[in-house]
Amino acid sequence: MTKKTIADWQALAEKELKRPADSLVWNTPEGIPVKPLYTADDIAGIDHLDSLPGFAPFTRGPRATMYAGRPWTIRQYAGFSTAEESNAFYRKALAAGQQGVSVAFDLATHRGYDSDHPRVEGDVGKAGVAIDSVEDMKILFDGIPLEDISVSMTMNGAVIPILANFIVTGEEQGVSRDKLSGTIQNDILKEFMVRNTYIYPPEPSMRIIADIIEYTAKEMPKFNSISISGYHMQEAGATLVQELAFTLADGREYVRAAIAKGLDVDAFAGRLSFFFAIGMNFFMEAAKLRAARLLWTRIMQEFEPKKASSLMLRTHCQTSGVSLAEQDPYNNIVRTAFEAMSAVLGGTQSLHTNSFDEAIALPTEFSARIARNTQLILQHETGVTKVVDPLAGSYYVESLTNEMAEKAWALIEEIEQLGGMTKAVDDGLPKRLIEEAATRRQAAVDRAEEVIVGVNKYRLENEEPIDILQIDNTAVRLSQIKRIEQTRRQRDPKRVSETLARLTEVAESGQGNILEAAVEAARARATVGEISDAMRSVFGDHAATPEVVHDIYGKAYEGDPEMETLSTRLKDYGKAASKPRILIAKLGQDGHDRGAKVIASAFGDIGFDVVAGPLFQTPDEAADLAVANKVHVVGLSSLAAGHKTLAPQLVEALKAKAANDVIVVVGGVIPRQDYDFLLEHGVSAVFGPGTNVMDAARSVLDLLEGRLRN
Ligand code: SCD
Repeated sequence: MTKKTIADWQALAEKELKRPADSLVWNTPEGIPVKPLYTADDIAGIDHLDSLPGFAPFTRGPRATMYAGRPWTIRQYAGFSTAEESNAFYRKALAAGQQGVSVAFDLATHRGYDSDHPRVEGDVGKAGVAIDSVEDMKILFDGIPLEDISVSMTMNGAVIPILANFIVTGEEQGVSRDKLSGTIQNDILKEFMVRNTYIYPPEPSMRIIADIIEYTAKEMPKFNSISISGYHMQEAGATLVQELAFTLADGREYVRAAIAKGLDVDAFAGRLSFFFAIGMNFFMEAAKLRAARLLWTRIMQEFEPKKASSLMLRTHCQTSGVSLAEQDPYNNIVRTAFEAMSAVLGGTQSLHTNSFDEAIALPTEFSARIARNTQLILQHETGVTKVVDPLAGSYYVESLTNEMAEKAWALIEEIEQLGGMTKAVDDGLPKRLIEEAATRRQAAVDRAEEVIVGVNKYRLENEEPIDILQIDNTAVRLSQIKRIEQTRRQRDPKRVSETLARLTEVAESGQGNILEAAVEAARARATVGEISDAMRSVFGDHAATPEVVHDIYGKAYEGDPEMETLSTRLKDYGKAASKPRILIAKLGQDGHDRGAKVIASAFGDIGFDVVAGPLFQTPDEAADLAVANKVHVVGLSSLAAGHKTLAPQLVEALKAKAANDVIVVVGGVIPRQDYDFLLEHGVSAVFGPGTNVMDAARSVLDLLEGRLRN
């Protein structure tokens, strides 16, 4: 047989297709042209191909034996309203095969407020567990041996009081801090970019991180000081190249901050860890993890460490929340299983698999079991653990690994040109690029160029609502307040004020370690809010100005008759009344603003006058802003389950300011079970997950036109 060439293949392919083979090239959002065929030519000259697992640059995995020696940790992220309920959940999950604990805190805790603070009325116990002091944390870990089980805590804003509480909880369980194992997220740069649970401005926030790295390096050798996270970037709409580049650039910045504090690189680098999202682009996600390890080694070599472990990227992964759909929700089980497999083929150290109802609410026991079992089945039934890095040598995956690395490196260099990540974040470049990518993607989904089964294609005619977990936010708040009051009664007030004063002094003087001072305050039973305020008094609060990208959504719909009809209707409305003006509002501590940003951007392009409200408003503040800007509509975007408390309060606040004619609509993660409640409480329309933005704009315009007629 004569050896066939690529030209032979192309001729045959075109005969089959009856069109050029190039027409099969898939241009991904990363700007990577994926070809229908890869061959040995595509991997010729790639450097990393002959590396071995366990050795730099670790492309094939950080451990020599990987899962053949020890499988990844099944670490499900969870937190349910109270410490008692969360504790019961962790214990059951551990008994059923989960291997590590991962705590989700409520948003009040994230932002350093105690449960009795008036600004957090709608947030306490929603989206995670409320922790106000060591007393709560002791309940959270009751019966969970902290010397054996590693604990991850997703905390960034209020990282100091939470880590201090954890250390004291260990102490009081009889486990000294040098024996505590686990991870604290402690990654503030991505909070400024996408997740928004920051408290203080960037500079003191970076000091806090350096202090934590210093403290853990000296006192807690088994504890990972940071989880440098790209996950939330992908959730906010970043492409995989952006996620990879910005995360590694963040990591480099943290290393610099720790070194600037006088630490030796080898004293802390081995305990830096990472966290990535794994979405539906199966091979590209696996390639991303391989490229991440390769590039991290390259970055760390600049700091000339002596230990091999200082060059090693270890990571947790979570399947993508944003890839899940509310419609036909059992499809999410399938999506999650593929994503989990991709994370494993990419060589993750630890994994969270989402529950199928996670697009709508916190998981139920039923959905959580399926999510956990997805990993147990992968570990025990599929054989994927038996061989290290089984994708190695694949023409496609190796070529993708190389291409991801090159593209991400170019972006990392761009960040360097700007003066590093803190500067770039300040300048707003990463945030803007991510928001542009998010808006572009929304347009692609709305136009069904990107297919989501059950959402924009193969949609069910009738959807049966599934059972979801409902949380009685008021009951949780009241029980938390009771415990705070009890803690305050039982503690020594003098010791509390002295330790808090010392903490403020350490924050102010720049001398001493902030975490060390906070541990003293936590021992004295100072609360999360008090410890946060002791630093707030020196550092102040960070406030971001909302900015909205333009001409991305509109461009995708250029010349589209649907868009033209809508624009004409808007113009006609403008002539009859005034140009429709909408305030996009975010209330409470819910910082998830991808939806709000995309809506603000798309509505602007469609022809609305858009006022983008700031984050963290109270209903009263949002109503004031609505009145001051003379808006016709307030669109409340809610992703953290506070809508049943906050939307009615917004309606009442508008009434109290004689703005009854302002239409209130609510969009975001709203379970169908809550629609009637909202409509009965003055909301005019509800737009749940998966809503097509053009449809939402049309409905808002219908409501406005209806008002005009009446
Ligand atoms: C591992 N080990 C091996 C081995 N593999 N030993 C021998 N042979 C092998 N093949 C050893 C390791 O060296 C280590 O010991 C121990 O086993 C544990 O392995 P590990 O790989 O370190 O795993 P783990 O302890 O699970 O740590 C994984 C990370 C850690 C390093 C990634 O940082 C982590 O657990 N991260 C989780 C973060 C998380 O859950 N975040 C949730 C975020 P030594 O330690 O002694 O070396 C959720 C979130 O933000 C959601 C969204 C939102 O809220 O907005």
